[in-house]
Amino acid sequence: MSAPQSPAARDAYEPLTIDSLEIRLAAVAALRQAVGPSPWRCREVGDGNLNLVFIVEGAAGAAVVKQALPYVRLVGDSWPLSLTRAFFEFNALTRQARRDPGRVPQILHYDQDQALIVMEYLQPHLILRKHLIAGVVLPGLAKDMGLFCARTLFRGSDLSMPTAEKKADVALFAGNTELCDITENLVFTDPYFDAPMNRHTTPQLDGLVASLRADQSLKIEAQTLKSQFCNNAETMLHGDLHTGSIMATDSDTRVIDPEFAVYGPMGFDLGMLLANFLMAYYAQDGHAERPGARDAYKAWILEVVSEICDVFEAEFSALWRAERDGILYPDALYADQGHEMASERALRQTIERVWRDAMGFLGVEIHRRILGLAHIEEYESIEDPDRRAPCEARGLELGRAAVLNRRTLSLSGLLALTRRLDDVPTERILK
Ligand code: SR1
Ligand code: MG
Repeated sequence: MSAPQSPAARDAYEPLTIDSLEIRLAAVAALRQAVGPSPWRCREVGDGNLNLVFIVEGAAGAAVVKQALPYVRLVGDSWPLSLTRAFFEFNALTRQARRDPGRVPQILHYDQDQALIVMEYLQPHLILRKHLIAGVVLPGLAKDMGLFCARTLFRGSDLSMPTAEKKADVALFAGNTELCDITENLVFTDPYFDAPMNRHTTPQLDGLVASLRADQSLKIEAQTLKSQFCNNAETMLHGDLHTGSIMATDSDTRVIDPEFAVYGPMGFDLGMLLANFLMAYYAQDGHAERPGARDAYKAWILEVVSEICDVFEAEFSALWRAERDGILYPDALYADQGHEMASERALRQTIERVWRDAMGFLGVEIHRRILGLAHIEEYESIEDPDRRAPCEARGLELGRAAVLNRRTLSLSGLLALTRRLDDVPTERILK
């Protein structure tokens, strides 16, 4: 099964504007109920790479209308992109809502032909990137994200799902080919050669970029990871779990934008998420009001990384013991034989393998955000390139070490390495 997009549906599609939205969506009962009667106020607030995002406000409240564009917004109409990504986002959101209730925005309405989703307006939530740039501590963030990763990754896998449902779902999301193609190229290949849409902070990073692209072991490992991503349909991934895909307040965390969803290796979401926190860590020196002003905040970011991993492991283990009803590691082989210890050993091995994969995905995610097409605001908002480049260089070296040493790198090793690279003098890191 693939995402339906008939020629007739393609003809019916038309992008919304702030002027046409009210007339075109006035008949959508769920939207009227959320926002109230006319008049509505509409703003277009999309700052992502792909879609239109409107906030619609009225007397009764507000809602978000997200609509796919038939091209990559970041690049323009020279890069056409299928509208079916709204279908995959809708399907991913419904599954995530079941697997980790309350962690994704509520869907109010979905229109396949118009490739649009009307959803809950999250307020006073802000995109996590903005909080990380401003230096805001969010007490519940790590726990929420550790639980989200454990629950969605476990419950979307053969550890939990009935085999027919899992296989049908793998087939469904396999249709998300264009967004997979973006990930396959932008994350795993383009950073490692002089691809046409790449950019990096130049000339400051030129030497380091040349050394990464000359690193043949790194290129082999990056393609090994790409093969993992393409061939291991282990669980339903969010597929783009960075700090722009999280909205947070100091007491609530929501995960948005799963349009890159596909079945892939568990370590992918976890690695991408941790990578983005570690880049935010290195970016702090570029945002510090004076030297050292962000040191306590940097320590908090590393605590977040550590707590996400601890919560992930604890929740994944709890689900393994209580909800392992899928086809893998059945009780018939373990508890029913009095072999509980073997099941615990299998759990340890599974978590260790997920961690090793995550370290590799962490490394390539860092590289692509500094060398590729799609950069991150945490770094990009450091305007002075002489200040930004050392922050990026530390990320690049951490990424290289994570990819190359992923089979042996522990969590404490990762955190120690992150701090060690932070202490390397600027002139040496920019060699
Ligand atoms: C062409 S799309 C570039 C990036 O934006 C999305 O958020 C994904 O991260 C994708 O790789
Ligand atoms: Mg997105």
